[in-house]
Amino acid sequence: MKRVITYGTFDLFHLGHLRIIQRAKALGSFLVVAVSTDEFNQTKAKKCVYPYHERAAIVAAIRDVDLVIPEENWEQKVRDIQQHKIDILVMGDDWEGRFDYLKDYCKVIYLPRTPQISSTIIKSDIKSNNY
Ligand code: C2G
Repeated sequence: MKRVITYGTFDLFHLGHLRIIQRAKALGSFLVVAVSTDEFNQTKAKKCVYPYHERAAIVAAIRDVDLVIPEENWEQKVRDIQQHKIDILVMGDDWEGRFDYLKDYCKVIYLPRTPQISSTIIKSDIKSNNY
């Protein structure tokens, strides 16, 4: 059966994160999730509420996730695909096209993002006391 990988920050874990993980796992039998480290997020100009080890622990606890690895840089994907014998890379379609260069190494599939949810929306809703 197929081995799948997906990458992300997964801060303030929400339904959009869960749905991409579930859909990625449905494409195979083994799912690797690479969680962005705090240092890598700085290069993505992403400020996280939860540090890497907490974000990784939450992802690792999800039934569909078989292995969590750190995502430390943009360049590691080819190595990850080879090292983990990956058949399919899955990302949300906000990344459409960005990983097509990996099509020489595995199938690359972009799935529709879950609408109306993101860590950014959660933060702004809390800030504006919508709760
Ligand atoms: N996602 C989604 N629907 C949402 C929000 C996120 O499907 N409403 C998907 C994103 O498309 C991505 C994954 O969930 O595939 C993780 O999203 P983020 O945690 O925002 O990850 P990002 O910062 O995009 O990091 O090398 C790739 C990067 O590490 C991706």
